[in-house]
Amino acid sequence: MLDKINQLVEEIKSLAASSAEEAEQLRIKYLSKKGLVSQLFDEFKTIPNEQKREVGQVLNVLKTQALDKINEIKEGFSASGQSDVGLDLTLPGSSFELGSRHPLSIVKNEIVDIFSRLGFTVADGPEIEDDHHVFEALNFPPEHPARDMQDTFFIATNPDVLLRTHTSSVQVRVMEKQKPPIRAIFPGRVFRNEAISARAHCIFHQVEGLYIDKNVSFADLKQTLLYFSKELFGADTKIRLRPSYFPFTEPSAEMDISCSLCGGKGCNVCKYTGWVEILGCGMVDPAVLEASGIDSNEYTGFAFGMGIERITMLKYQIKDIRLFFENDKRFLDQFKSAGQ
Ligand code: 2NL
Repeated sequence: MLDKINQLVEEIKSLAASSAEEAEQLRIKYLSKKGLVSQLFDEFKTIPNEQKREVGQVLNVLKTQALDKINEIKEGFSASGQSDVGLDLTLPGSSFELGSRHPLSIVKNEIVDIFSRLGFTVADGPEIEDDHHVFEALNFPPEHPARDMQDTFFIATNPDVLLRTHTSSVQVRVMEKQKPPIRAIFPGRVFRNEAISARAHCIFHQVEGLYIDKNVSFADLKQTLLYFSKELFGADTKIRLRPSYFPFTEPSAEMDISCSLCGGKGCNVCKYTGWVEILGCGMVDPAVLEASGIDSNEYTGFAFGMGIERITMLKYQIKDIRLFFENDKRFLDQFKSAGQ
């Protein structure tokens, strides 16, 4: 019996397994109820009493060694085995998706680029404004409808705090601080109390421009806007100016471009006229220059303003202004290759 035990002790020392399943097979072979070690314990009952002391000791050592060895093999699989599952260091890394610029930012940046090539700088100012910078300094008479609650967001407890309805308020701030020549554009978010529809939103974006110096004329305005239109919509683009009215310019005009979709032949975008309106403009009213401390006998200037949504909708044939504000990835993903 001692020989059998010693043989098993040697056998167990060199046990090994290549998987958790093989380790379990070893446990069954040696330690289960009918396993080799258990069989020796059964045999132990039959040996003469005088041998029991010696054999019993060796048999217990065998059992402990078998338990330790098989547990050690099993632990090896549960520790290293699990963390290795599915880990292949040769696989390529998981890439993350790059975002894209919002279409309004793409078009705004394009407009900024075009005017910077003509020497215009960019200025920014507050979205929460006061009556002076939004209306008073821009020659809006006290009873002008834009000053009504229906059209402008005022703070109920203080009507001198309001959300700017155009970025002209920034131009007023620049004119108040800076001596001419002034040549700058003013992109930004503006707010009007409009019912939201496919064509209108209470939040939208504008770029306004201002050029004040000695001897600035309507011809300068027209040539600047022609260059801008050709750069943004293509070299074949034509412009036309129609008389209009704004409180802050005199004379004032609306500018149309030849329809960029049908080239002026007539389609449903230009409503079969061949022309699409894209901005308003004019010579800065002398009263506006004076209100900001600029001598209107010495200086003249032109100004213009355009809605970025309107231009983006025209350029990319977007039919509903609300798409710009919903952040639907299916819409935004379509501008991935459109520009910076
Ligand atoms: C439009 C028309 C316009 C201006 C904005 C302006 C600003 C100053 C003085 C004079 Cl400080 N004019 N801005 C002038 C003409 C038209 O915007 O349709 N915008 C969306």
